Amino acid sequence: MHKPEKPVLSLLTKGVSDNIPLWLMRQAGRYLPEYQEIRKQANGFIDFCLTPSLAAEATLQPLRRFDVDAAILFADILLVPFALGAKVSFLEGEGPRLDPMEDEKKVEELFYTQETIAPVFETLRRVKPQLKDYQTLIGFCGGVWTVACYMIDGQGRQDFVKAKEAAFHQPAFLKALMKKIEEASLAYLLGQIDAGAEVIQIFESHAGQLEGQAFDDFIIQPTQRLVEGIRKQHPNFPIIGFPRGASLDDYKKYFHQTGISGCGLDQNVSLEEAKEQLLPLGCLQGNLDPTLLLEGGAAMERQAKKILGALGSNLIFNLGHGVMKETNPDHMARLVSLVHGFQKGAEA
Ligand code: 1CP
Repeated sequence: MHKPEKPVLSLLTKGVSDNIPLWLMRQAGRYLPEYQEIRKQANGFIDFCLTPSLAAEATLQPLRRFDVDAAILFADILLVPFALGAKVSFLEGEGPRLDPMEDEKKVEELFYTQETIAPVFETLRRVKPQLKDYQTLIGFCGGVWTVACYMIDGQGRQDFVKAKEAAFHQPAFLKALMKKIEEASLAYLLGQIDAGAEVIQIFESHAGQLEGQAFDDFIIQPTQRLVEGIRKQHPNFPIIGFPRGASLDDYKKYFHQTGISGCGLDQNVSLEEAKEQLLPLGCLQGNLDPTLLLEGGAAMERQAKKILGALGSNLIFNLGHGVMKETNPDHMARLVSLVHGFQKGAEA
């Protein structure tokens, strides 16, 4: 099958591609037995992310199994707080734990050292030459608000109550913290680009926690500044923003106002609304429900075809959130061949 140079890159920069490309969020990780094997070789998850030989191997593992169109750096959004000097740990089966930030005094103590996370750049340099000519190398960071959520609440939560309270009652504290995260994230992303990342994705996984003015202040504005900061040094650099859980109106504002090149959609965005209201703004990425990938079979295939039929004119096929750790890799293989076999213009 003929493939253009790099379809992911091509869609984001030129808006054209012969094929509908795909990659999957969290395509590396715990659902792969070979990941579980190398994970044991590290002294904890941070050490794993900061050991280029292991992180490069984890990045490449899904590419050996599946013909995806992009590699995403194996790292984590919480490396930025770690490089700022926050205590970060990952408890087996329980997710991340951080010392919660409480006030501006704690914020003043944060100091970003790029050397702390420089091994990530080495991972990118090792991965790049191993990619096929049509595969794009994606770097990433967390959205500034999302990283602040973990730093204030100290762990993953349904509602991030403390971070939201800060947004409404301690805006000076939240802004000071976010400024540090934003500056660190920009330096980190520029480092990733220098090391070979061809596209950047900003994971604003907890965008759905805010709306109205708070969405503008704490999500749109910092993202806009990150995008500008990157483009000041790398004009037109392709950036995917993913404001997971945002309302349709906020998705529209986010896509329109931040300057991103493509917008990631979660599975709750309806295809009709995405087609009518977001596709005119540019390239979309998404949005198969990871639960359907878990389930596999006819339900998965039906929905994947619907997505391809509705958005295929300017789509990077992906999930609406990350691959779940219980997912059977055979379901991924089936999905990849379905997407690659889909002809543009076909009926859903
Ligand atoms: O035990 C282990 O092996 C750790 C599990 C794990 C993995 C495999 C974590 C801990 N992070 C990762 C890798 C990771 N994280 C990648 C790798 C590249 C790929 O996509 O293949 C990426 C892009 C992330 C990004 C990330 N980390 C996000 C944004 C995307 C999302 O899922 O919303 C978030 C919110 C995190 C925080 C985090 N790190 C790890 C976990 C379990 C979590 C989520 C915690 C929570 O539920 O709030």
